[in-house]
Amino acid sequence: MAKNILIIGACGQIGTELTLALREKYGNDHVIASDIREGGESLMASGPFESLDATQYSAIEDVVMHYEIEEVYLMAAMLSATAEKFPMRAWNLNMNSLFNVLNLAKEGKISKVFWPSSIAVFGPNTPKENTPQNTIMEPSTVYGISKQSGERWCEYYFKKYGVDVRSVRYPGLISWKTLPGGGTTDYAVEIYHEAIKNKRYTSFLQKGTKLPMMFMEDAIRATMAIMEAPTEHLNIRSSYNLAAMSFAPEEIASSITAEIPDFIIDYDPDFRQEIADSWPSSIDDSQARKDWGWEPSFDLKNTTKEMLTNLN
Ligand code: AKB
Repeated sequence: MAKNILIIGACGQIGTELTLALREKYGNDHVIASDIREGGESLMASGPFESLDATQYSAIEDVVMHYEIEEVYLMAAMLSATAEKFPMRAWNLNMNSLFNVLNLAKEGKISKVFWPSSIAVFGPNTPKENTPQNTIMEPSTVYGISKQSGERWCEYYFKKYGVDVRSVRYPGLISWKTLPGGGTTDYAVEIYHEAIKNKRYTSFLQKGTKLPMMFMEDAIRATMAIMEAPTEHLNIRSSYNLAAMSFAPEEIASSITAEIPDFIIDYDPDFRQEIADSWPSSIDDSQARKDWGWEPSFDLKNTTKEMLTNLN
C-alpha cells in the first residue's frame, strides 16, 4: 500500500508545486495538503485538504493519526523580509512548527521529516563565493537565525533520538505557479510578472547584488531526491548546501531583454538590500552531488524561457 504524506504549508510557493508533484507520484488521495489558508484551484481540487495551524501540536497530531501519515514535509515559515518586521512571530512560527514535527517523529507517530533550510543561515562573515558546506555562519537576520537553530535541532534529533529528518538549504526560488511571499529573493519572480505586464521593473536590490537562485522544477526534484535517498548515503542531518545558478538583477534583466527587447530595469534598493548583502553570492553543493546525486537542470537562460512562456 502507498504511504500517506502530509504537507504543512501546502499553499505557499514551494508547497503548491511540491504537493502537485507528490500527488502525481504517490496518488492524489495519499498526499494531504494542509495550510492555515486555502490555496489555488489545482491544489484544492486535486486531493484532500486540511486547515491547519503549524504551531498547534495537537492539531497536527490529529491529522497525522486520522490519515495514518508516514512522512511530513514542513513548508510553513515566515521568510526573511517579513520576519525582520515581526521577529517574535517569525521565531514562534519557524521554531514551534519544527519542534511539533520533530516531536511527532521522536514519539514514533511519523517516520520521516523534510524541513527546508535556506542560504539565509549564512551571514556577513561567511565566505561569499562558492560558500562551503561547513563554514562560518553567523546569520544576521531573524529568519536566518531561526533556520540555523532549526538545523542544529534537526541534527540533534537525528543523533539523540534517531529521527529521520532531511533538509536542504534552498537558494532563492523562481516559479510561475504560485508567487513567493515576504522573501528577499522575491524580486527574481516579480521581475517576470512586471516584464510581461509593464515591460519595466524597479528592483528593490541594487545592481551587482549576486545571489544563488534555482528554478522551482529543480527545487522540487532535489526535495524528492533527498527524501528518497537511502539513509546510509546521507552524511549531513543539519542541511545540505544546494545550488543551480547565481546572478545579479542586471543579469536577469538582460536575459529578459533577449526575449522582450524593450524591457527596462531600474533600481530603488530598500531594507532588503542589507539582507541580500549578508548572504553568499554562490554556493558549493558538492556534498549533495556526492551523497545523493544532486544535479541541477535549469540555468538562467532556460529559466527565463520557462517563466515568460508560462506567464504569458
Ligand atoms: C528569502 O528570500 O527569504 C527566501 C530564502 C532565500 O530562503 N527565498
